[in-house]
Amino acid sequence: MALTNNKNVLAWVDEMVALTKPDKVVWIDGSKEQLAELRALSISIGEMEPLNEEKLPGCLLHRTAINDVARVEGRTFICTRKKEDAGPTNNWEDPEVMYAKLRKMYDGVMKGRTMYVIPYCMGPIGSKLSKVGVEVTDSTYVVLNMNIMTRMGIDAFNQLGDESNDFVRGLHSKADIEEENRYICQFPEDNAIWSINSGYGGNVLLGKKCFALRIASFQGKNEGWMAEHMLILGLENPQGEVKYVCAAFPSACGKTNLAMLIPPEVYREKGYKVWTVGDDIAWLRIGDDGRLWAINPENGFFGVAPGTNVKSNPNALASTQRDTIFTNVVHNLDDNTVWWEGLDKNPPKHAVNWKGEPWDCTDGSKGAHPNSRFTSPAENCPCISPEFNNPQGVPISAIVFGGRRAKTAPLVYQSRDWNHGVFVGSIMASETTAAATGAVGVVRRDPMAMLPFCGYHMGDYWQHWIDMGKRLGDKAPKIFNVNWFRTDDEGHFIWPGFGDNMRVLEWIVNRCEGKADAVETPIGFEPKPEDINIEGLEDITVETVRDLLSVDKNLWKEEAKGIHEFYGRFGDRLPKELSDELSNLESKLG
Ligand code: OXD
Ligand code: MN
Repeated sequence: MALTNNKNVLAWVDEMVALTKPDKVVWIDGSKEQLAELRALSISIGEMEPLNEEKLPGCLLHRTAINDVARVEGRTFICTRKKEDAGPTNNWEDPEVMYAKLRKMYDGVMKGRTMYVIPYCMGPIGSKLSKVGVEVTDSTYVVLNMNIMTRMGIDAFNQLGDESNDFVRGLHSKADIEEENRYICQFPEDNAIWSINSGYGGNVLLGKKCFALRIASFQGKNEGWMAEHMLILGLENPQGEVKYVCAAFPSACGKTNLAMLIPPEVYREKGYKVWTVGDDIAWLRIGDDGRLWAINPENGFFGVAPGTNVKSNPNALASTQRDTIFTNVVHNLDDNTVWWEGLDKNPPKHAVNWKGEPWDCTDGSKGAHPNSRFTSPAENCPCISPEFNNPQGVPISAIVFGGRRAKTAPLVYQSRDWNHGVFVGSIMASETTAAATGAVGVVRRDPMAMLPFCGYHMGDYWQHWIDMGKRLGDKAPKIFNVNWFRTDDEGHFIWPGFGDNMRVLEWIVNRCEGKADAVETPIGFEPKPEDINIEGLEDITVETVRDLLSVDKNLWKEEAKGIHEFYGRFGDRLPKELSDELSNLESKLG
């Protein structure tokens, strides 16, 4: 039975039913009873395996098809009426052409299957910053994951109301999981997402990357807010004051670890603490007080399992100990639990790998897929912020960008002002492989970590950042850049990273409060080496910090050339403010 009187929703669901022709339609209300039935069904059809109820209560294991283990950027499209509106960093197709092509593929695709209609809310229920989506899907894996990642069920329809047409329409079908017919299509001008032939997280949990970043970034530009690929954390000082920071990093830079950071002992003893508001996505709006406020639109974590362990991220690991869905990890048959590379040094002897094959841990093959995942409720996280469900969100003091650079970027620097900060975000980059010799790897530019997620022209996106800065004026958060990955001449990381990144966060927050000094360099403001607290660190001296902060003008001159080349792709949609920042950098480098 339909769970809403909203005619826009009803008409759209009717249209999707007529297209895909399911045998049955089930509206997801989010009740415990319905979820229990769906779990049982998902287990009975072999989509999920139940795990050890004592050791991992409420947890399930899922394996995707072998050809379907990650997001597929090459098959992800932004379908805007005008090609130039998608910009040079997105795949584009004309919406009419794409709809026509996909309609053929969706026609009758759910015959013999059930369609689940999932209402969900991105952001806290009752928040003005939240937005509603409806996803129809033929996958119980999707329903059970959406239940963790979003506020799913009847509350979402209540949030939408009976009249509103402001909901994102998501159509998903596993179809036959054919790689060559896999499409992840965003239609930002129609508030629509069509995904077919995949059963993997990022391609099918449409509330996440497809809505909360690609569609939402486009909405944000039109409605005057921002959807960003950023963690949100709160840093509490011994006086109990909490300052909030957003941070964007390309993948493989330790974003989830930073979001759930545990401060070093010397800080913990004094009473410092880090609270997690979000680990992946931030929606940012200007509040009535003129400051920038953030919510995490998600309700759970879709984290990478390999490498997660009691040392690297005890909070993430703790989050996975109940009501979690594991995808493509090792199944330990001895006690019906899970394992992945980097969990501990005791791989199970009697086990099944991510492909579902018997796995011998001594044969050198990986048991878990490198992109295997856990889907865990945020409320499981021991350091989840008390503000996590606050409909107002949290006020942001600092925005941090980062990347993986062996030599160029210093440990930390602050932009001179907002526009310079937008420049710093726009030139974000990571080196693909940090060669053991310390040689500089191949630079991949990933502006604001949004390269695969910006739902419109990247030049217009930068302009939107600049416009937001004008509106924020002197209430704008301060913008910083960090690099935890500088290496010595042998290619070893110099900075210890992990919990010790707190030492850098402290300087950042102190700068926002006007409590720390800085020195000016050609690329921005840097700490005085003695202002980074190294108390309790064994191998780091003030001299090491001085080295970590050094700015090599020749490397930056090379960098400026790379930026010119990159900026060239954006033609006349590159904001003049950014080309001016580049000229300014070049003149400061001499
Ligand atoms: C993610 C990603 O899965 O950014 O969060 O790829
Ligand atoms: Mn991400």
